[in-house]
Amino acid sequence: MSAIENGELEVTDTDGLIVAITGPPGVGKSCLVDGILHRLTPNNLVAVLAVDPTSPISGGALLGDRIRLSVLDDKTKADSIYVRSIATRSSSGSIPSIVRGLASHLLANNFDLVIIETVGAGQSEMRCAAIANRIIVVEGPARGDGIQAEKAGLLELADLIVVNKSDMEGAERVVNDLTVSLTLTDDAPPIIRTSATKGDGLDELSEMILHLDERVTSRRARARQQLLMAHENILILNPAFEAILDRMSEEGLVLEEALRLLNE
Ligand SMILES: Nc1nc2c(ncn2[C@@H]2O[C@H](COP(=O)(O)OP(=O)(O)OP(=O)(O)O)[C@@H](O)[C@H]2O)c(=O)[nH]1
Ligand SMILES: [Mg+2]
Repeated sequence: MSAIENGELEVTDTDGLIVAITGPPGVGKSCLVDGILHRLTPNNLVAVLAVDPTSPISGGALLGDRIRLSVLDDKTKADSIYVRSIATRSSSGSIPSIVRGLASHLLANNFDLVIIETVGAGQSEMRCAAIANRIIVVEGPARGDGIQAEKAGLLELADLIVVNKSDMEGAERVVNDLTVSLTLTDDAPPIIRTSATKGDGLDELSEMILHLDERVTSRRARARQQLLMAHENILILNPAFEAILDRMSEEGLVLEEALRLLNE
């Protein structure tokens, strides 16, 4: 375990660029990250933190497999890239703090950009995204059940929406649906189309990442997630937490009393 994971490393707020790339499983996030790395390195030092190895698409494949990036085969680029997988299965409560610690540490050590790839499905993953100061939500052609990101509550977090797999049927329909769902939003995020496998739109996306404006709506949504996370951490780090859980499960301690004990 590293110093960061042991909580020994002091975490400071940094001004550096932390971009979360989030969206439903299998939508093409890793392929997009690969395409971005091809374009932004070696001129920029870029770190990728991949959170959540348990996506249904990969069936929880080994960590190494999930973030196989073709860009790492290019020796002229590999030296300016740092890649790290972070499992969410264990101790999910502490994952966002680990990611935050790592990201700040990397930015303090000359990295220009930290990309957090996360599936926008669970609460822990949402909170990892909220650590970022810019959030890119990736959508793909609907599988007959509407806009996934909308259902997952991700749209309010987005500073940019990428509709990937634009080479596939149905992508344009998703762009239209997204445009409609955002019509009532004052500061709606821009929407761009990409095909990570064909390379379409990747130049534009890579350029946008470095100069992305922060939306007011997104800043507030992130602040909300960050507050919730900080609050939850206070609870989890309370030395009495485990003992109180024991008493709730074994002695029938009621919730109100448990809360009172935790606040003592
Ligand atoms: N046709 C098409 N296929 C794509 C595109 N981008 C990615 N794919 C394919 O979609 C599959 C999933 O791509 P990934 O990049 O692993 O998706 P992901 O969002 O990172 O998946 P998880 O991390 O498991 O959530 C792969 O088989 C890719 O080849 C695209 O633009 N067009
Ligand atoms: Mg992936």
